[in-house]
Amino acid sequence: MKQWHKDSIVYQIYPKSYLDTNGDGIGDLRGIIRKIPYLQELGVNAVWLSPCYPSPGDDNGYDIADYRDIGPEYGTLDDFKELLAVAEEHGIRVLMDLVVNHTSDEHYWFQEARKSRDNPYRDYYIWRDPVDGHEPSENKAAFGGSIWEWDETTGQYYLHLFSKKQPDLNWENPKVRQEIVDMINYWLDMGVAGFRCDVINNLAKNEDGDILFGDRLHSYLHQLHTEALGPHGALTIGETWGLTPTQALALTGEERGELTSSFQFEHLLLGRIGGDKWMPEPVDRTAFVDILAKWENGLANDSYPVLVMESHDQPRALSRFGDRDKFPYESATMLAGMLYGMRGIAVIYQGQELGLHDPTFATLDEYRDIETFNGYKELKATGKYSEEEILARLQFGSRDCGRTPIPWTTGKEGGFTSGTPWIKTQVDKGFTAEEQDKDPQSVLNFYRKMLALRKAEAALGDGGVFELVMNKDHTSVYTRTCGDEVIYVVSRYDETEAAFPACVPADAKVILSNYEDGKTDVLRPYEVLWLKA
Ligand code: TEU
Ligand code: CA
Repeated sequence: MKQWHKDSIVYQIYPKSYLDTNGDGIGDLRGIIRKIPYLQELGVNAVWLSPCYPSPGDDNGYDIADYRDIGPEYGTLDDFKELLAVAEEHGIRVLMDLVVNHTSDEHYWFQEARKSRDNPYRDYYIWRDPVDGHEPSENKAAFGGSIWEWDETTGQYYLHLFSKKQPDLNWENPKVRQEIVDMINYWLDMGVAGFRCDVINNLAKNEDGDILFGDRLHSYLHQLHTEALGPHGALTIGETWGLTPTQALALTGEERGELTSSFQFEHLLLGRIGGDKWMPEPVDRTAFVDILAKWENGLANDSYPVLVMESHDQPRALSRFGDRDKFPYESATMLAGMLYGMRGIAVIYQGQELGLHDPTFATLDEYRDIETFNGYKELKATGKYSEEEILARLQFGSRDCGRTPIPWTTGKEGGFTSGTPWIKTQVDKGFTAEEQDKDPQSVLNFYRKMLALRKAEAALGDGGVFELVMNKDHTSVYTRTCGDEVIYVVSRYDETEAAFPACVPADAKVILSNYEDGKTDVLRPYEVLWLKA
């Protein structure tokens, strides 16, 4: 892995909700260009753009109709090339979203494939005959219904793990693999620095549409690495739900020649009964820290963890894992200081640096997300929940909680648009970039200090060995050691005070704290400190 990969602090942008500069209510590339100086001041050195390719928007851009262009609602390829240039001037690399498990059904390839069984593009996708007059298997799609959609014209089913407008590509087909290799090279030759790789461990399937984590997946990824990613030294961050550390190593170990890193999301399943996003339960805060430590240790030598707590698929961390009502600033900064003191590639989702909480959705029609609408249908179909209870569960788990526009100012629509936003904006006092920029005790300024230290301190770089020292009764301490430098990260993941942990040397110097007066003899509610011994 290249050094710049390891030093990356990646800021995820959901372009549709970042900044609209032409009044159509949709964020655009020119809006991102305008915010590059803000990102440089925050201290990030890479951005990951969620898809801004041409798309019908069935899954808000994760249904791509043309892999080699920019969607007109976001701007033009020239705008994108200007974004690359401006970002580079500010020391920021640009990663794109590689969504190659599936395309949109409006992609030229699928439009051709569905014309006839002998069309040259037919085997770009996965088609099956009915079995006893039914779908070939019982598997369910992520956004509802079967993974098999009937195509009347050709009398076969096609596979889609997500929506029926997102047909899965057939990675068995060498022509598909070559198309994707060529597309990756097209973007990397343009100056893109790498990719976040959407559901990248889904590429290989069996006859029933079950996802296979095995030799075929590894060979597909090895081909992408050998023929495109490796020669460009591209950074790849795989989106890989449900992996163990051992499986993650099999994808990202230095010697594998596949991906350079991959997300682990295990801690993001906490607070959900059986991981079901519509079924809340209290968050096991001890487990939260233990899981993060497990992955730090699991990838300690041969690979590199990815540190994440929010994305466009998640509600806001403050609402899920923090104390939004009583200690919003303290708990948002404690979660940040606890996570980003660890070893790995730091990924920050837009708005996380402002300590945003979930927006309030009063009615179903305020939502936009296909997964949420499907959740409504599934909860309703159980017959177990009132309308009010269903809306409360959507409010808890909807991906739209992380997709509302960034509140830049206290003005109309939070300064996001001069028009009508595509989804509601939520602007709460104290939760805008404008107010926080000037407030030394804001979440934004905590992130700025934290990221500057993360870059400055050798013990917080890839040479800094991680060790969990204690994690008991909601107080945790871990160290990062590099040579004779030791940094202690002390976190109080609770609304009550506790004794200051004795394992921290009395003469250790506070280099970061979310309380103004630094170290005292007790740990205060949601206090986080970085101390250098
Ligand atoms: O997400 C993969 C995925 O499975 C998510 O839907 C996740 O399981 C769920 O949102 C967790 O609550 C990727 C993209 O990040 C997501 O936005 C897309 O909808 C999906 O793939 C299909 O491309
Ligand atoms: Ca716009």
